[in-house]
Amino acid sequence: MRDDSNKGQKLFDILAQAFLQEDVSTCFALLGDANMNFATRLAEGGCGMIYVRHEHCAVAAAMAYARKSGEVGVATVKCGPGLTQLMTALPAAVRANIPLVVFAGEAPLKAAWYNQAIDQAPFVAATGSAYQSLHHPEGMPTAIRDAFVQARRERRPVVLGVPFDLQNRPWIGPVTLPTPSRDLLPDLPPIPPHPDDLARAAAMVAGARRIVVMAGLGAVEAGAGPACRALAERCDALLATTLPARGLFHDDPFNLNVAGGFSTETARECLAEADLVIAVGASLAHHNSDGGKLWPNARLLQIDTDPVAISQGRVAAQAHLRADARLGVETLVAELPTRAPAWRSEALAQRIATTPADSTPFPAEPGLHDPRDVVAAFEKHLPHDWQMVNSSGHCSYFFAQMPSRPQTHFLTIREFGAIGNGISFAMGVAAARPADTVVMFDGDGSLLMHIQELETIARHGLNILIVVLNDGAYGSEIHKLRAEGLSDAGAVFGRTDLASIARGFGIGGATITDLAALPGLIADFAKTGGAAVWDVPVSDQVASPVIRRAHPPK
Ligand SMILES: Cc1ncc(C[n+]2csc(CCOP(=O)(O)OP(=O)(O)O)c2C)c(N)n1
Ligand SMILES: [Mg+2]
Repeated sequence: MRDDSNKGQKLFDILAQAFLQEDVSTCFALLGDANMNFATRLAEGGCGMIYVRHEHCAVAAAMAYARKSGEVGVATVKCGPGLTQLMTALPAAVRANIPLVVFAGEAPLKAAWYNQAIDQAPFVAATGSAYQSLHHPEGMPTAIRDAFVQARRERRPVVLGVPFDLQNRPWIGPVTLPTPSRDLLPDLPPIPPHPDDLARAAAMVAGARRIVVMAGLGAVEAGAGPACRALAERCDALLATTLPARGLFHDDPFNLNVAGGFSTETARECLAEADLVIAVGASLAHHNSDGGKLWPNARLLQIDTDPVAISQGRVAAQAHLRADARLGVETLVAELPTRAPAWRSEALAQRIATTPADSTPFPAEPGLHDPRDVVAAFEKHLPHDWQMVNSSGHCSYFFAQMPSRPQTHFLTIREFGAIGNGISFAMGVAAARPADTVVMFDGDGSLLMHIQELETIARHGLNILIVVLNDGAYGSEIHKLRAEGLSDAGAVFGRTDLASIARGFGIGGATITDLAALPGLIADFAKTGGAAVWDVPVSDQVASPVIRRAHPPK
Protein backbone atom coordinates (compact mmCIF):
# COMPACT_ATOMS: atom_id res chain seq x y z
CA MET A 1 0.00 0.00 0.00
CA ARG A 2 1.22 3.46 -0.86
CA ASP A 3 2.24 5.62 2.07
CA ASP A 4 2.17 9.38 1.38
CA SER A 5 4.18 10.36 4.48
CA ASN A 6 7.26 10.76 2.31
CA LYS A 7 5.85 13.99 0.79
CA GLY A 8 6.49 13.01 -2.80
CA GLN A 9 10.18 12.37 -2.35
CA LYS A 10 12.25 10.72 -5.03
CA LEU A 11 14.90 8.10 -4.52
CA PHE A 12 17.67 10.72 -4.91
CA ASP A 13 16.19 12.52 -1.86
CA ILE A 14 16.52 9.36 0.19
CA LEU A 15 20.04 8.66 -1.11
CA ALA A 16 21.13 12.14 -0.01
CA GLN A 17 19.52 11.60 3.40
CA ALA A 18 21.39 8.31 3.77
CA PHE A 19 24.69 10.14 3.14
CA LEU A 20 23.80 12.95 5.54
CA GLN A 21 22.97 10.41 8.20
CA GLU A 22 26.56 9.20 7.87
CA ASP A 23 27.68 12.67 9.07
CA VAL A 24 29.05 13.58 5.66
CA SER A 25 29.94 17.24 6.05
CA THR A 26 32.10 17.76 2.95
CA CYS A 27 31.70 16.36 -0.56
CA PHE A 28 33.86 17.02 -3.63
CA ALA A 29 31.70 16.99 -6.73
CA LEU A 30 31.48 17.41 -10.46
CA LEU A 31 27.91 17.23 -11.71
CA GLY A 32 26.22 15.36 -14.54
CA ASP A 33 22.88 13.68 -15.18
CA ALA A 34 23.72 10.74 -12.96
CA ASN A 35 24.56 12.64 -9.77
CA MET A 36 23.32 16.23 -9.95
CA ASN A 37 19.95 15.72 -8.27
CA PHE A 38 21.55 13.70 -5.50
CA ALA A 39 24.34 16.26 -5.05
CA THR A 40 21.90 19.16 -4.99
CA ARG A 41 19.87 17.52 -2.22
CA LEU A 42 23.10 16.74 -0.35
CA ALA A 43 24.02 20.43 -0.47
CA GLU A 44 20.51 21.48 0.63
CA GLY A 45 20.83 19.07 3.55
CA GLY A 46 23.82 21.03 4.86
CA CYS A 47 26.78 19.17 3.38
CA GLY A 48 29.59 21.54 2.34
CA MET A 49 30.16 21.06 -1.38
CA ILE A 50 33.38 21.78 -3.26
CA TYR A 51 32.58 21.77 -6.97
CA VAL A 52 35.78 20.93 -8.84
CA ARG A 53 36.67 21.14 -12.54
CA HIS A 54 37.92 17.58 -13.13
CA GLU A 55 36.60 14.37 -11.56
CA HIS A 56 40.10 13.13 -10.76
CA CYS A 57 40.51 16.15 -8.52
CA ALA A 58 37.26 15.44 -6.66
CA VAL A 59 38.57 12.05 -5.55
CA ALA A 60 42.14 13.25 -4.99
CA ALA A 61 40.87 16.12 -2.83
CA ALA A 62 38.65 13.69 -0.90
CA MET A 63 41.77 11.60 -0.21
CA ALA A 64 43.59 14.49 1.44
CA TYR A 65 40.41 15.49 3.27
CA ALA A 66 40.08 11.95 4.67
CA ARG A 67 43.74 11.81 5.71
CA LYS A 68 43.55 15.19 7.44
CA SER A 69 40.13 14.81 9.09
CA GLY A 70 40.14 11.12 9.98
CA GLU A 71 36.71 10.87 8.31
CA VAL A 72 35.67 8.85 5.28
CA GLY A 73 36.30 11.09 2.25
CA VAL A 74 33.29 11.59 -0.02
CA ALA A 75 33.12 12.51 -3.69
CA THR A 76 30.53 12.32 -6.41
CA VAL A 77 30.97 12.04 -10.18
CA LYS A 78 28.67 11.16 -13.03
CA CYS A 79 28.59 7.73 -14.61
CA GLY A 80 30.56 6.80 -17.77
CA PRO A 81 33.05 9.57 -18.61
CA GLY A 82 32.85 10.94 -15.06
CA LEU A 83 33.86 7.58 -13.65
CA THR A 84 36.58 6.79 -16.18
CA GLN A 85 38.35 10.00 -15.13
CA LEU A 86 39.05 8.34 -11.77
CA MET A 87 41.49 5.73 -12.98
CA THR A 88 44.49 7.47 -11.43
CA ALA A 89 42.92 8.75 -8.21
CA LEU A 90 41.34 5.45 -7.13
CA PRO A 91 44.53 3.33 -7.20
CA ALA A 92 46.32 6.15 -5.39
CA ALA A 93 43.72 5.99 -2.61
CA VAL A 94 43.90 2.18 -2.48
CA ARG A 95 47.67 2.18 -2.09
CA ALA A 96 47.54 4.85 0.57
CA ASN A 97 44.83 2.92 2.51
CA ILE A 98 42.42 5.83 2.41
CA PRO A 99 38.72 5.21 3.09
CA LEU A 100 36.44 6.89 0.54
CA VAL A 101 32.86 6.57 -0.62
CA VAL A 102 32.30 7.75 -4.19
CA PHE A 103 28.75 8.18 -5.47
CA ALA A 104 29.11 7.60 -9.19
CA GLY A 105 25.73 7.00 -10.74
CA GLU A 106 25.24 4.38 -13.42
CA ALA A 107 23.69 4.30 -16.90
CA PRO A 108 19.87 4.14 -16.93
CA LEU A 109 18.63 0.57 -16.61
CA LYS A 110 15.65 0.82 -18.88
CA ALA A 111 17.27 2.65 -21.81
CA ALA A 112 17.66 0.54 -24.95
CA TRP A 113 20.77 2.58 -25.75
CA TYR A 114 22.79 5.11 -23.80
CA ASN A 115 25.90 6.75 -25.25
CA GLN A 116 27.77 7.02 -21.93
CA ALA A 117 27.13 3.45 -20.83
CA ILE A 118 30.23 1.49 -19.91
CA ASP A 119 30.76 -1.55 -17.75
CA GLN A 120 31.95 0.35 -14.65
CA ALA A 121 32.65 -2.54 -12.30
CA PRO A 122 35.80 -3.85 -14.05
CA PHE A 123 37.29 -0.34 -14.20
CA VAL A 124 36.81 0.11 -10.48
CA ALA A 125 37.92 -3.44 -9.65
CA ALA A 126 41.15 -2.88 -11.60
CA THR A 127 42.03 0.00 -9.28
CA GLY A 128 41.67 -2.21 -6.22
CA SER A 129 38.59 -0.31 -5.05
CA ALA A 130 35.26 -1.94 -4.25
CA TYR A 131 32.31 -1.43 -6.59
CA GLN A 132 28.75 -1.74 -5.31
CA SER A 133 26.07 -1.67 -7.97
CA LEU A 134 22.84 -0.60 -6.26
CA HIS A 135 19.75 -1.65 -8.21
CA HIS A 136 17.21 -2.27 -5.47
CA PRO A 137 15.74 1.04 -4.27
CA GLU A 138 14.48 -0.20 -0.90
CA GLY A 139 17.89 -1.64 -0.07
CA MET A 140 19.89 1.44 -1.04
CA PRO A 141 19.92 3.34 2.28
CA THR A 142 21.34 0.26 4.01
CA ALA A 143 23.79 -0.35 1.14
CA ILE A 144 25.06 3.23 1.54
CA ARG A 145 25.55 2.74 5.28
CA ASP A 146 27.35 -0.52 4.56
CA ALA A 147 29.62 1.25 2.07
CA PHE A 148 30.81 3.55 4.87
CA VAL A 149 31.43 0.52 7.09
CA GLN A 150 33.35 -1.23 4.29
CA ALA A 151 35.44 1.85 3.42
CA ARG A 152 36.51 2.21 7.05
CA ARG A 153 37.14 -1.45 7.70
CA GLU A 154 39.02 -2.11 4.45
CA ARG A 155 40.59 1.35 4.28
CA ARG A 156 39.95 1.76 0.58
CA PRO A 157 37.46 3.46 -1.74
CA VAL A 158 33.97 2.06 -2.23
CA VAL A 159 32.33 3.28 -5.45
CA LEU A 160 28.54 3.24 -5.59
CA GLY A 161 26.86 2.86 -8.96
CA VAL A 162 23.18 3.87 -8.93
CA PRO A 163 21.35 3.92 -12.30
CA PHE A 164 20.08 7.42 -12.71
CA ASP A 165 16.65 6.49 -14.00
CA LEU A 166 16.10 4.67 -10.70
CA GLN A 167 17.32 7.72 -8.78
CA ASN A 168 14.54 9.80 -10.29
CA ARG A 169 11.72 7.42 -9.42
CA PRO A 170 9.31 8.30 -6.62
CA TRP A 171 10.11 6.75 -3.26
CA ILE A 172 7.31 4.38 -2.33
CA GLY A 173 6.41 3.93 1.33
CA PRO A 174 7.71 5.42 4.55
CA VAL A 175 11.27 6.63 4.89
CA THR A 176 13.21 4.54 7.38
CA LEU A 177 16.96 4.99 7.41
CA PRO A 178 19.18 2.27 8.87
CA THR A 179 21.23 2.63 12.05
CA PRO A 180 24.23 4.76 10.99
CA SER A 181 27.68 3.21 10.82
CA ARG A 182 28.98 5.23 13.81
CA ASP A 183 26.57 3.30 16.07
CA LEU A 184 27.69 -0.05 14.68
CA LEU A 185 31.44 0.14 14.23
CA PRO A 186 33.26 -1.77 16.95
CA ASP A 187 34.82 0.51 19.54
CA LEU A 188 37.98 -1.47 20.24
CA PRO A 189 40.67 -0.68 22.78
CA PRO A 190 44.30 -0.71 21.56
CA ILE A 191 45.92 -4.16 21.33
CA PRO A 192 48.47 -4.80 24.12
CA PRO A 193 51.68 -6.74 23.33
CA HIS A 194 52.10 -10.42 24.23
CA PRO A 195 54.77 -11.05 26.92
CA ASP A 196 56.68 -13.44 24.60
CA ASP A 197 56.90 -10.77 21.88
CA LEU A 198 58.06 -8.28 24.50
CA ALA A 199 60.77 -10.56 25.86
CA ARG A 200 62.15 -11.18 22.35
CA ALA A 201 62.08 -7.49 21.52
CA ALA A 202 63.82 -6.56 24.79
CA ALA A 203 66.54 -9.15 24.07
CA MET A 204 67.06 -7.73 20.59
CA VAL A 205 67.42 -4.23 22.00
CA ALA A 206 69.86 -5.48 24.65
CA GLY A 207 72.02 -7.07 21.95
CA ALA A 208 72.15 -3.98 19.72
CA ARG A 209 74.57 -1.06 19.91
CA ARG A 210 73.30 1.39 17.35
CA ILE A 211 69.50 1.62 17.29
CA VAL A 212 67.18 3.78 15.22
CA VAL A 213 63.49 4.11 16.16
CA MET A 214 61.58 4.78 12.96
CA ALA A 215 57.92 5.81 13.01
CA GLY A 216 55.29 5.62 10.27
CA LEU A 217 51.72 6.86 9.95
CA GLY A 218 50.54 4.01 12.22
CA ALA A 219 52.57 5.59 15.00
CA VAL A 220 51.05 8.97 14.20
CA GLU A 221 47.51 7.55 14.29
CA ALA A 222 48.13 5.70 17.56
CA GLY A 223 49.64 8.79 19.21
CA ALA A 224 52.92 6.89 19.69
CA GLY A 225 55.22 9.88 19.10
CA PRO A 226 56.06 10.57 22.78
CA ALA A 227 56.53 6.83 23.46
CA CYS A 228 58.96 6.54 20.51
CA ARG A 229 60.98 9.46 21.89
CA ALA A 230 61.05 7.81 25.31
CA LEU A 231 62.19 4.53 23.74
CA ALA A 232 64.97 6.27 21.84
CA GLU A 233 66.12 8.06 24.98
CA ARG A 234 66.02 4.85 27.02
CA CYS A 235 68.17 2.83 24.60
CA ASP A 236 70.48 5.53 23.22
CA ALA A 237 68.73 5.46 19.85
CA LEU A 238 68.23 8.01 17.10
CA LEU A 239 64.83 8.82 15.62
CA ALA A 240 63.52 8.83 12.06
CA THR A 241 60.19 8.67 10.25
CA THR A 242 58.78 7.52 6.96
CA LEU A 243 58.07 10.31 4.46
CA PRO A 244 54.31 10.58 5.21
CA ALA A 245 55.05 10.72 8.96
CA ARG A 246 57.84 13.29 8.59
CA GLY A 247 57.84 15.91 11.31
CA LEU A 248 56.66 13.59 14.10
CA PHE A 249 59.96 14.31 15.92
CA HIS A 250 60.65 17.68 14.30
CA ASP A 251 61.97 19.31 17.48
CA ASP A 252 64.06 16.39 18.76
CA PRO A 253 67.85 16.94 18.48
CA PHE A 254 68.37 13.28 17.55
CA ASN A 255 65.80 13.25 14.76
CA LEU A 256 67.31 12.12 11.45
CA ASN A 257 64.13 13.25 9.66
CA VAL A 258 63.06 11.04 6.72
CA ALA A 259 64.30 7.46 6.38
CA GLY A 260 64.06 6.65 2.69
CA GLY A 261 65.15 7.86 -0.71
CA PHE A 262 64.78 11.42 0.64
CA SER A 263 67.18 10.89 3.59
CA THR A 264 69.79 13.54 4.26
CA GLU A 265 73.51 12.76 4.00
CA THR A 266 73.75 12.55 7.81
CA ALA A 267 70.71 10.28 8.05
CA ARG A 268 72.21 7.93 5.46
CA GLU A 269 75.49 7.76 7.35
CA CYS A 270 73.77 7.06 10.67
CA LEU A 271 71.37 4.50 9.23
CA ALA A 272 74.28 2.72 7.58
CA GLU A 273 75.84 2.34 11.05
CA ALA A 274 72.63 1.03 12.63
CA ASP A 275 72.48 -2.59 13.79
CA LEU A 276 68.81 -2.44 14.81
CA VAL A 277 65.93 -0.47 13.34
CA ILE A 278 62.72 -0.52 15.36
CA ALA A 279 59.91 0.30 12.94
CA VAL A 280 56.77 1.54 14.69
CA GLY A 281 53.49 1.62 12.78
CA ALA A 282 55.26 1.62 9.42
CA SER A 283 54.33 -0.55 6.42
CA LEU A 284 58.02 -0.98 5.44
CA ALA A 285 57.53 0.20 1.89
CA HIS A 286 60.30 -0.15 -0.69
CA HIS A 287 61.10 3.60 -0.68
CA ASN A 288 61.31 3.67 3.12
CA SER A 289 64.50 1.59 3.12
CA ASP A 290 65.60 2.91 -0.29
CA GLY A 291 65.14 -0.60 -1.63
CA GLY A 292 67.07 -2.16 1.26
CA LYS A 293 70.16 0.04 0.83
CA LEU A 294 69.57 2.35 3.77
CA TRP A 295 70.37 0.08 6.73
CA PRO A 296 72.43 -2.79 5.24
CA ASN A 297 73.82 -3.81 8.64
CA ALA A 298 70.65 -3.68 10.70
CA ARG A 299 68.04 -6.18 11.70
CA LEU A 300 64.51 -4.83 11.71
CA LEU A 301 62.04 -5.20 14.55
CA GLN A 302 58.53 -4.25 13.48
CA ILE A 303 56.00 -3.05 16.05
CA ASP A 304 52.60 -3.07 14.41
CA THR A 305 49.06 -4.38 14.78
CA ASP A 306 49.58 -6.34 11.55
CA PRO A 307 53.28 -7.24 11.28
CA VAL A 308 54.69 -8.60 8.02
CA ALA A 309 57.76 -10.51 6.88
CA ILE A 310 57.74 -9.42 3.25
CA SER A 311 56.72 -6.01 2.00
CA GLN A 312 56.73 -4.80 -1.60
CA GLY A 313 59.02 -7.60 -2.76
CA ARG A 314 61.58 -7.48 0.05
CA VAL A 315 62.09 -9.39 3.27
CA ALA A 316 61.45 -6.31 5.36
CA ALA A 317 61.50 -7.44 9.01
CA GLN A 318 63.25 -10.17 10.95
CA ALA A 319 61.34 -9.81 14.21
CA HIS A 320 57.87 -8.69 15.14
CA LEU A 321 55.97 -7.36 18.08
CA ARG A 322 52.24 -7.33 17.51
CA ALA A 323 50.60 -4.46 19.35
CA ASP A 324 49.09 -1.05 19.05
CA ALA A 325 52.01 1.26 18.26
CA ARG A 326 51.73 3.38 21.39
CA LEU A 327 50.98 0.56 23.80
CA GLY A 328 53.66 -1.69 22.26
CA VAL A 329 56.37 0.94 22.57
CA GLU A 330 55.32 2.12 26.04
CA THR A 331 55.37 -1.45 27.34
CA LEU A 332 58.74 -2.14 25.74
CA VAL A 333 60.22 1.00 27.32
CA ALA A 334 59.11 -0.23 30.73
CA GLU A 335 61.01 -3.50 30.13
CA LEU A 336 64.31 -1.83 29.23
CA PRO A 337 67.11 -0.61 31.46
CA THR A 338 68.30 2.94 30.82
CA ARG A 339 71.43 3.00 28.71
CA ALA A 340 74.07 5.69 29.07
CA PRO A 341 74.15 7.95 26.00
CA ALA A 342 76.97 7.06 23.62
CA TRP A 343 75.58 7.46 20.09
CA ARG A 344 73.41 10.36 21.26
CA SER A 345 76.19 12.90 21.75
CA GLU A 346 76.31 16.70 21.63
CA ALA A 347 78.55 16.39 18.59
CA LEU A 348 76.04 14.24 16.71
CA ALA A 349 73.16 16.59 17.56
CA GLN A 350 75.29 19.44 16.25
CA ARG A 351 76.01 17.52 13.06
CA ILE A 352 72.33 16.74 12.51
CA ALA A 353 71.39 20.38 13.06
CA THR A 354 74.02 21.95 10.86
CA THR A 355 74.94 19.58 8.01
CA PRO A 356 73.05 20.36 4.80
CA ALA A 357 70.82 17.59 3.43
CA ASP A 358 72.96 17.48 0.29
CA SER A 359 76.24 19.33 0.02
CA THR A 360 77.12 18.55 -3.62
CA PRO A 361 78.10 21.78 -5.40
CA PHE A 362 76.49 22.82 -8.69
CA PRO A 363 77.52 25.82 -10.79
CA ALA A 364 75.24 28.84 -10.31
CA GLU A 365 73.00 29.79 -13.24
CA PRO A 366 72.33 33.51 -13.68
CA GLY A 367 68.70 34.43 -13.04
CA LEU A 368 67.80 30.98 -11.77
CA HIS A 369 67.73 29.71 -8.21
CA ASP A 370 69.30 26.57 -6.80
CA PRO A 371 66.21 24.67 -5.54
CA ARG A 372 68.05 24.02 -2.27
CA ASP A 373 68.35 27.78 -1.61
CA VAL A 374 64.65 28.24 -2.36
CA VAL A 375 63.63 25.55 0.10
CA ALA A 376 66.01 26.88 2.76
CA ALA A 377 64.46 30.34 2.40
CA PHE A 378 60.90 29.00 2.76
CA GLU A 379 61.95 26.81 5.68
CA LYS A 380 63.28 29.91 7.40
CA HIS A 381 60.41 32.28 6.75
CA LEU A 382 57.15 30.32 6.46
CA PRO A 383 54.99 30.47 9.60
CA HIS A 384 54.98 27.14 11.42
CA ASP A 385 51.23 27.01 11.81
CA TRP A 386 50.59 26.86 8.06
CA GLN A 387 49.51 23.49 6.71
CA MET A 388 52.16 22.20 4.31
CA VAL A 389 51.33 19.92 1.37
CA ASN A 390 54.12 18.29 -0.63
CA SER A 391 53.39 17.20 -4.17
CA SER A 392 55.54 15.16 -6.52
CA GLY A 393 58.29 15.22 -9.14
CA HIS A 394 62.05 15.59 -8.98
CA CYS A 395 61.60 18.75 -6.90
CA SER A 396 59.85 16.83 -4.13
CA TYR A 397 63.24 15.69 -2.78
CA PHE A 398 64.12 19.34 -2.17
CA PHE A 399 60.94 20.43 -0.45
CA ALA A 400 60.99 17.34 1.79
CA GLN A 401 64.04 19.01 3.41
CA MET A 402 62.15 21.33 5.76
CA PRO A 403 62.89 19.67 9.11
CA SER A 404 61.27 22.26 11.36
CA ARG A 405 57.73 21.52 10.10
CA PRO A 406 55.64 19.36 12.46
CA GLN A 407 53.75 16.29 11.26
CA THR A 408 50.43 17.80 12.39
CA HIS A 409 50.95 20.43 9.68
CA PHE A 410 52.16 18.20 6.88
CA LEU A 411 50.61 16.00 4.21
CA THR A 412 51.98 13.99 1.36
CA ILE A 413 50.36 11.05 -0.44
CA ARG A 414 52.82 9.44 -2.84
CA GLU A 415 52.17 5.70 -2.88
CA PHE A 416 51.04 5.49 -6.54
CA GLY A 417 53.73 7.88 -7.72
CA ALA A 418 51.42 10.01 -9.87
CA ILE A 419 52.16 13.66 -10.53
CA GLY A 420 49.40 16.28 -10.78
CA ASN A 421 47.82 15.77 -7.36
CA GLY A 422 49.28 18.60 -5.30
CA ILE A 423 46.54 21.10 -6.13
CA SER A 424 43.79 18.60 -5.22
CA PHE A 425 45.52 17.58 -2.00
CA ALA A 426 45.82 21.24 -1.05
CA MET A 427 42.07 21.69 -1.63
CA GLY A 428 41.33 18.65 0.53
CA VAL A 429 43.49 19.97 3.37
CA ALA A 430 41.95 23.45 3.04
CA ALA A 431 38.47 21.91 3.32
CA ALA A 432 39.48 19.87 6.38
CA ARG A 433 41.26 22.82 8.05
CA PRO A 434 39.23 25.87 6.96
CA ALA A 435 40.80 28.14 9.59
CA ASP A 436 44.37 27.41 8.43
CA THR A 437 46.51 28.68 5.59
CA VAL A 438 47.72 25.93 3.29
CA VAL A 439 51.02 26.11 1.44
CA MET A 440 51.52 23.58 -1.33
CA PHE A 441 54.88 22.85 -2.98
CA ASP A 442 54.76 21.52 -6.52
CA GLY A 443 56.64 21.21 -9.81
CA ASP A 444 55.59 23.11 -12.92
CA GLY A 445 54.65 19.98 -14.87
CA SER A 446 52.57 18.61 -12.02
CA LEU A 447 50.72 21.90 -11.47
CA LEU A 448 50.00 22.27 -15.19
CA MET A 449 48.43 18.80 -15.26
CA HIS A 450 45.44 20.07 -13.24
CA ILE A 451 45.83 23.84 -13.33
CA GLN A 452 42.08 24.18 -14.00
CA GLU A 453 41.59 23.73 -10.26
CA LEU A 454 42.87 27.28 -9.69
CA GLU A 455 39.35 28.22 -10.74
CA THR A 456 37.89 25.98 -8.00
CA ILE A 457 40.26 27.49 -5.43
CA ALA A 458 39.28 31.03 -6.48
CA ARG A 459 35.53 30.33 -6.57
CA HIS A 460 35.48 28.66 -3.17
CA GLY A 461 37.78 31.27 -1.63
CA LEU A 462 40.21 28.63 -0.36
CA ASN A 463 43.22 29.87 1.55
CA ILE A 464 46.02 28.24 -0.48
CA LEU A 465 49.48 29.44 -1.43
CA ILE A 466 51.03 27.39 -4.23
CA VAL A 467 54.81 27.49 -4.54
CA VAL A 468 56.18 26.09 -7.79
CA LEU A 469 59.77 25.08 -8.38
CA ASN A 470 59.71 25.92 -12.07
CA ASP A 471 62.49 24.25 -14.07
CA GLY A 472 60.55 24.53 -17.33
CA ALA A 473 60.52 20.76 -17.67
CA TYR A 474 59.61 17.35 -16.40
CA GLY A 475 62.69 17.43 -14.20
CA SER A 476 62.68 13.74 -13.30
CA GLU A 477 62.74 12.84 -16.97
CA ILE A 478 65.37 15.36 -18.09
CA HIS A 479 67.83 14.28 -15.41
CA LYS A 480 67.34 10.60 -16.21
CA LEU A 481 67.54 11.14 -19.99
CA ARG A 482 70.69 13.21 -19.63
CA ALA A 483 72.28 10.57 -17.41
CA GLU A 484 71.53 8.00 -20.15
CA GLY A 485 73.17 10.25 -22.74
CA LEU A 486 69.79 10.76 -24.49
CA SER A 487 68.14 13.96 -25.68
CA ASP A 488 65.95 15.64 -23.07
CA ALA A 489 63.94 17.51 -25.75
CA GLY A 490 60.68 15.62 -25.16
CA ALA A 491 60.60 16.63 -21.51
CA VAL A 492 61.59 20.33 -21.81
CA PHE A 493 58.75 22.83 -22.23
CA GLY A 494 60.21 26.15 -21.14
CA ARG A 495 59.08 28.09 -18.12
CA THR A 496 55.36 28.83 -18.36
CA ASP A 497 54.40 32.20 -16.87
CA LEU A 498 52.46 30.68 -13.99
CA ALA A 499 52.00 34.00 -12.16
CA SER A 500 50.07 35.47 -15.13
CA ILE A 501 47.99 32.30 -15.40
CA ALA A 502 47.11 32.57 -11.70
CA ARG A 503 46.07 36.20 -12.11
CA GLY A 504 43.92 35.13 -15.06
CA PHE A 505 42.03 32.86 -12.68
CA GLY A 506 41.51 35.82 -10.36
CA ILE A 507 44.02 34.87 -7.66
CA GLY A 508 47.42 36.32 -6.80
CA GLY A 509 50.49 35.56 -8.85
CA ALA A 510 54.15 36.43 -8.38
CA THR A 511 57.41 35.40 -9.98
CA ILE A 512 60.07 35.22 -7.31
CA THR A 513 63.33 36.35 -8.81
CA ASP A 514 64.86 37.53 -5.54
CA LEU A 515 64.59 35.32 -2.45
CA ALA A 516 65.24 38.37 -0.27
CA ALA A 517 61.67 39.45 -1.10
CA LEU A 518 60.21 36.33 0.55
CA PRO A 519 59.73 37.58 4.14
CA GLY A 520 57.76 40.59 2.86
CA LEU A 521 55.67 38.51 0.46
CA ILE A 522 54.87 35.96 3.15
CA ALA A 523 53.92 38.66 5.65
CA ASP A 524 51.60 40.26 3.06
CA PHE A 525 50.00 36.92 2.20
CA ALA A 526 49.50 36.14 5.90
CA LYS A 527 47.66 39.47 6.24
CA THR A 528 45.41 39.19 3.19
CA GLY A 529 44.83 35.42 3.03
CA GLY A 530 43.24 34.16 -0.18
CA ALA A 531 45.09 32.21 -2.84
CA ALA A 532 48.17 32.75 -4.97
CA VAL A 533 50.73 31.01 -7.14
CA TRP A 534 54.36 31.91 -6.58
CA ASP A 535 56.46 30.87 -9.52
CA VAL A 536 60.08 30.30 -8.51
CA PRO A 537 62.36 29.81 -11.54
CA VAL A 538 64.96 27.18 -10.64
CA SER A 539 67.96 25.75 -12.42
CA ASP A 540 67.42 22.51 -14.32
CA GLN A 541 71.07 21.58 -13.67
CA VAL A 542 70.79 20.73 -9.96
CA ALA A 543 70.12 16.99 -9.81
CA SER A 544 68.84 15.59 -6.52
CA PRO A 545 70.82 12.83 -4.77
CA VAL A 546 67.90 10.48 -5.50
CA ILE A 547 68.50 10.89 -9.23
CA ARG A 548 72.28 10.90 -8.91
CA ARG A 549 72.25 7.58 -7.06
CA ALA A 550 69.74 5.88 -9.37
CA HIS A 551 71.12 7.31 -12.62
CA PRO A 552 74.82 8.06 -12.28
CA PRO A 553 76.15 9.85 -15.41
CA LYS A 554 77.58 7.36 -17.94
C1 LIG B 1 50.36 10.92 -13.93
C2 LIG B 1 51.84 10.79 -14.18
N1 LIG B 1 52.34 11.05 -15.42
C3 LIG B 1 53.66 11.00 -15.64
C4 LIG B 1 54.54 10.66 -14.64
C5 LIG B 1 56.03 10.58 -14.89
N2 LIG B 1 56.70 11.68 -14.17
C6 LIG B 1 57.27 11.51 -12.96
S1 LIG B 1 57.97 12.89 -12.36
C7 LIG B 1 57.54 13.75 -13.73
C8 LIG B 1 57.96 15.18 -13.87
C9 LIG B 1 57.15 16.14 -13.08
O1 LIG B 1 57.51 17.42 -13.48
P1 LIG B 1 57.37 18.63 -12.50
O2 LIG B 1 56.09 18.60 -11.81
O3 LIG B 1 57.70 19.86 -13.27
O4 LIG B 1 58.47 18.36 -11.38
P2 LIG B 1 60.04 18.26 -11.64
O5 LIG B 1 60.33 16.80 -11.84
O6 LIG B 1 60.37 19.08 -12.84
O7 LIG B 1 60.68 18.79 -10.41
C10 LIG B 1 56.84 12.97 -14.64
C11 LIG B 1 56.32 13.42 -15.94
C12 LIG B 1 53.97 10.35 -13.38
N3 LIG B 1 54.72 9.98 -12.35
N4 LIG B 1 52.63 10.47 -13.17
MG1 LIG C 1 59.46 20.78 -13.58
